[in-house]
Amino acid sequence: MATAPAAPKVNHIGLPILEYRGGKSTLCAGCGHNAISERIIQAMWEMGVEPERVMKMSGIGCSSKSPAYFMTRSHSFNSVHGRMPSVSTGAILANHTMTTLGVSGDGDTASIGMGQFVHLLRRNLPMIYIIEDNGVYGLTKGQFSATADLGSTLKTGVVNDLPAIDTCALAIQLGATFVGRSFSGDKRQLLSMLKAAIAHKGTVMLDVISPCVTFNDHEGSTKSYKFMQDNDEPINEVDFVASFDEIEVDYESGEVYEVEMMEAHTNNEVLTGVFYINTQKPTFIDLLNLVDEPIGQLPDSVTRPPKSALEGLMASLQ
Ligand SMILES: Cc1ncc(C[n+]2csc(CCOP(=O)(O)OP(=O)(O)O)c2C)c(N)n1
Ligand code: SF4
Ligand SMILES: [Mg+2]
Repeated sequence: MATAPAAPKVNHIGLPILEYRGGKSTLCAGCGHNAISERIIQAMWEMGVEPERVMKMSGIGCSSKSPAYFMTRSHSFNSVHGRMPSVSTGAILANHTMTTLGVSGDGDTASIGMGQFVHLLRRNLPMIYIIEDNGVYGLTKGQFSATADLGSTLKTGVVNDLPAIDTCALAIQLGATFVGRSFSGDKRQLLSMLKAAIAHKGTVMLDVISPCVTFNDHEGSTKSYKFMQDNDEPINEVDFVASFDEIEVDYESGEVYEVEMMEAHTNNEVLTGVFYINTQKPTFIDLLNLVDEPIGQLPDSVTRPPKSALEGLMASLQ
């Protein structure tokens, strides 16, 4: 007698991981961005986030295309280049009860999008902002981005003579409340950081080094797989235990050591891990004292004052 196929494993809201997958990736095979999408799928599934309660936001770039490759059941908005922060701000104000996940690139964030990015950080808007950082503009054929390290080279041998912008240092200085750096090739660290990010209330800024195999994976690049394998210095063992999970870890809790970010930079080390967490700072939603119900779902009878109220106001101004 034939046995029935085993039922797929489900998460605590009863969904198999298949329900968190997206379309087939059109990115290059081996692109770090694909590995990040896989970890996002895993983290959202393990955390039992309802796909329909997620807003996926992005700008323009290979990285910004990647929300199409995970969580098809979620809401999605692919904005203009560098404009994801303002579109996200509007969407979150309309419905702050959703989980918001922004995926950007180093070009999308640290060049054209810088003006918007810094204001997102200082508002502590409740969202996860991931920079898939490959040091180049992958989609437009590999020009240096503003996160490319001083002295690193393009495939053609051109040397970068400008210092890099450190998006993590910037995020801490400007007020993001969960800041970290990871590597697309470090599955365990990235998964733990993403799960912790999903649970955080406030702006999470994760800079994830994500090698571009087509334009920036050569000798002389500081964002290549080889460079990261040789120079990645995890500063803490990151793990995240959701409230509904049994606690089971294979290392001592609270393992942390102090590091000088600038010193690591001069030593050519790439520090990864969680750099900063603040769970006390009010979010932008708290500051605005928004009503609990999503503004975008309030009826006109609540959001539009009656004609008599306007007439009363006009009369008071006469
Ligand atoms: C207003 C505007 N300017 C320039 C471009 C061209 N452009 C498209 S993607 C991109 C950079 C993408 O780099 P990044 O954000 O690092 O993403 P990656 O492709 O490396 O993942 C640029 C300059 C554009 N699409 N729109
Ligand atoms: S060009 Fe680079 S960033 Fe774009 S998909 Fe290919 S490997 Fe990824
Ligand atoms: Mg890039």
